[in-house]
Amino acid sequence: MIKNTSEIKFKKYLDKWGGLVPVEAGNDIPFDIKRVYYIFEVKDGVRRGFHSHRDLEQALICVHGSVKILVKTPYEEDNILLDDPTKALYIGPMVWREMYDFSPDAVLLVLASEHYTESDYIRDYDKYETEAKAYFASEGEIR
Ligand code: T46
Repeated sequence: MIKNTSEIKFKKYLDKWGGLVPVEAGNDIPFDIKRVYYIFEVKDGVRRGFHSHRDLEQALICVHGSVKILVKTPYEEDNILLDDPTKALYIGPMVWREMYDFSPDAVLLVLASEHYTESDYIRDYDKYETEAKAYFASEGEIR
């Protein structure tokens, strides 16, 4: 995994009545959850994201269907397939992300460490690269 990203696996309870996955802030998620949102009904071929966050930490869980996530820093990149509701992709600060190849039935659930703050977004890639190089030179890896 690239810097400031990681995979989180959840325990699944599967019995004759179906499946259940508990997700607890602090225990399963390495931050306090202040916001939850979900992305769904994404049209074929649509690519979303194209930004980084300065401080926000998030965990992305594809609770139904599948989606791919490009995560990228100025130095490395990775493409992660989310197709399993027992798996989350943790994305920390200063990681560029793009979400693509949504299956028609995909529901991408996102747990976030902060309320929605537009000033935390960096949406211009050149600006991101400049800030990220300074960030990784001084802060390095947080997880
Ligand atoms: C991220 C990826 C994975 C709100 O009003 N409140 C919210 O909490 C969010 C997340 C969005 N919005 C509004 C802002 C826009 O008018 O919803 C609209 C769509 O948001 P955006 O274009 O930022 O969506 P994505 O899919 O590009 O990115 C989202 C998150 O914004 C972002 O933090 O990491 O999902």
